[in-house]
Amino acid sequence: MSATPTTPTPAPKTNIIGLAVLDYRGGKSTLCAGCGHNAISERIIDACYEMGVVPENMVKLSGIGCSSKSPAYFVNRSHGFNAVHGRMPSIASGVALANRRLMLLGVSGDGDTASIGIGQFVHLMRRNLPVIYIIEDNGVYGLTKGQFSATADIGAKLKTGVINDLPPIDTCALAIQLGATFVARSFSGDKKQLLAILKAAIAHRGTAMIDVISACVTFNDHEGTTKSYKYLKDHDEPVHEVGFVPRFENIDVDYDAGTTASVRMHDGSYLRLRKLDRDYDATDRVNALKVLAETPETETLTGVLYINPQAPTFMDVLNLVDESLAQLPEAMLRPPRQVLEEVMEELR
Ligand SMILES: Cc1ncc(C[n+]2csc(CCOP(=O)(O)OP(=O)(O)O)c2C)c(N)n1
Ligand code: SF4
Ligand SMILES: [Mg+2]
Repeated sequence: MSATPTTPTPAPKTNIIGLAVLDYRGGKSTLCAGCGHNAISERIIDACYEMGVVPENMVKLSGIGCSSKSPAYFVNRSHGFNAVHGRMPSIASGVALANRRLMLLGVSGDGDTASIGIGQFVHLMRRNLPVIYIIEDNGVYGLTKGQFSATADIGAKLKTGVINDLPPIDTCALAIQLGATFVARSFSGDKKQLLAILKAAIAHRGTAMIDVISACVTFNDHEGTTKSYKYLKDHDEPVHEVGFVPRFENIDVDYDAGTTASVRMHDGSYLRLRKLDRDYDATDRVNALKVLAETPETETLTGVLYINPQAPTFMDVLNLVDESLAQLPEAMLRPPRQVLEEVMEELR
């Protein structure tokens, strides 16, 4: 009897380092079905896969909140640290300084960043530490049942009918003003734009701050809120279409005169911005602040708002050695006894 021929299962598609997209998955999400944070985790998986990120070289950092739980739902094979509420920037700074070879990706919430964590956030933004800092911004404290956060728009309404009387903190304007070198805003439901921005953030050398408007379907997705899925779909105003060409792909950019601007990243890749109805230059810091300030409250401006790929990082400023501190032998980390004695002598 002859054996029935079987069709061989096709090998999974792999990326530049030979990994399949499955290698970038995380645990099963315990967030509410339809939560915008889940869509962001999906885009992080796609971006890490497409950019050939080595999972074991990546560190996921977060604070506390539904958003801060999401690192458990992507790239299982990487390192992770779930910090105290609003204190992720301190941990990120320690990790980056101890081992500069690691790629840091932080996920925070609008409460974690703009309410309890604002003090840590502002200092992170002024240091240009190499970290991707994502705010999953739903305008509420989702985990503690939907109180307003500091990014809730004035006049926004809770399910209970409570109206927000306080003006919001614009985390993008704040980050630009403080010196962050890559600042973008996107929407969890805009797959194409968010993926392109995340890929450019991975290529960026320095702090990449991305505020992603993400609807909380349980506590902030009704009439009267400005962060619902429907509201964002109707009021999303892209400053430009964002594309990203990694350095390992052929640079084949469509240069329609006057419509496309390409920003060369430090690693040779290109961030491609196709201008829509605004003549927007993402490298002009003052203009970025002006455009944000002039945007009507009814619109949410999305895209890469500001980028400076040339600025020195925190490591450059500190003149840190190329090797990671965590791997240096003790003899190289401690000043010799004689140097210590000289210092003591000076202090006598
Ligand atoms: C020091 C401290 N204060 C307060 C809390 C309670 N708490 C937990 S999560 C949270 C807010 C989370 O909101 P956000 O960062 O916007 O995340 P979301 O759940 O909306 O994704 C608060 C106030 C806490 N865990 N620790
Ligand atoms: S409560 Fe809101 S933020 Fe938290 S998981 Fe549910 S939908 Fe997401
Ligand atoms: Mg929130």
